[in-house]
Amino acid sequence: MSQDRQWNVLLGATGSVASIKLPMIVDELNKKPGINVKVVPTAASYFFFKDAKVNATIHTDEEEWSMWKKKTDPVLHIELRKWADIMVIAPLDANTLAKIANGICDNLLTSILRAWDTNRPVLVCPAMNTNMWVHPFTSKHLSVLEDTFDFKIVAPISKTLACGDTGVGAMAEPETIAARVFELLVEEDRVRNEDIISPDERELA
Ligand code: PCO
Repeated sequence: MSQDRQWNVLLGATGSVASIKLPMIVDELNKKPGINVKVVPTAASYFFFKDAKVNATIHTDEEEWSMWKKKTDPVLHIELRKWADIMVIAPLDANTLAKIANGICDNLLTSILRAWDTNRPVLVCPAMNTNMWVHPFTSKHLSVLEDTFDFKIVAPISKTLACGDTGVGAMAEPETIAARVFELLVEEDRVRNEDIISPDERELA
């Protein structure tokens, strides 16, 4: 792998209280070589970290509207979709999970995903109350993402949640998420290089 290899990571975040950890996920990603991060929070997610220092550019729904004045202007969800090598949604709450499993696109984040190049990887990191996690809708929606779109999932972990309940539903740790993102990007490059090298060349390599 070239030392100069750069990857663009679009980090979406949705309205789980685990959004308080968004700045830490950005910092963990920034520690990896060659990773550039942009953040796309939903309005509900941004509420949880709007006063925190985030070491990445943040793109909000408002910007999607304010940057568009006339027909030939760039459209933010399309520009970001072109920019990204991978989309990561951490945390993914029950609401956005249900929306994306059904193709709904009513904000910047879900519009990017609806316009997604399905050859590029998507990693989702669910976070929600345990009762929501074990609800049948969750596995139904996650299997749509996994089986139909080959999205990768970092499963939630068990700990004391924001409401005081203890159980599965907490977002995986920022280090775990960043490690999985890096692993997926490297793996993606390996598979693409295999596609480029012909079987004859591969025998010689
Ligand atoms: C609501 N939802 C949650 C979200 C998942 N929780 C977590 C962790 C945090 C503390 O480490 C809140 C980040 O517990 O990811 O709690 C429950 S009622």
